[in-house]
Amino acid sequence: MQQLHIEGEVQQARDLSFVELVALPGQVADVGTLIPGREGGGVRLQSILEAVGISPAATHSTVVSSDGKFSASVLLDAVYEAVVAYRLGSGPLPQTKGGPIRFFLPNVEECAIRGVDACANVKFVRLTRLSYGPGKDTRPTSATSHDELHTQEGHEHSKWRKV
Ligand SMILES: Nc1nc2c(c(=O)[nH]1)N[C@H]1C(S)=C(S)[C@@H](COP(=O)(O)O)O[C@H]1N2
Ligand SMILES: [Mo]
Repeated sequence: MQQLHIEGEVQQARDLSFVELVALPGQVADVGTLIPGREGGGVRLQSILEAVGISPAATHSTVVSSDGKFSASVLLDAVYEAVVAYRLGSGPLPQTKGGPIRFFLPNVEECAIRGVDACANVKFVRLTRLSYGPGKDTRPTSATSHDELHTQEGHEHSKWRKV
């Protein structure tokens, strides 16, 4: 089963299994209470980071998808409120919902260029890497590439923010 790998500027890199995620403090029984319209249960990223110990040098969190093709890197300060969704009922979060592991940032901006936006809600997550300075970020940087990404995914998505 997919594990969540945490590495980089942490005291100790770790792989967290479903069972280990369940055992952490900071559980969110229903992510819909924080992020309207979303389903599943999860755990606060902050609990995960506390479990591995953040090194003082860390400034950014980079979340990378299982296929390595999609990643978003945002300021650590901005992701403390993030939720890592990993379950639906008593089972894993299905792939159709971005599972088995997916990120959610509460109160995000519409899709825009970098920053804390809906595009940073990485699906099919493999790992989180803490770093000093920004890490790799593959989020689209134009309305056109954003449209292309969502066409590949096979579903429409929210408007690109008018800037
Ligand atoms: N692994 C992965 N995560 C991803 C993406 C992607 O292409 N691959 N697209 C991102 C973008 S641009 C958006 S807007 C949101 C869309 O999430 P949704 O499909 O749940 O609405 O997922 C983000 N997470
Ligand atoms: Mo997006």
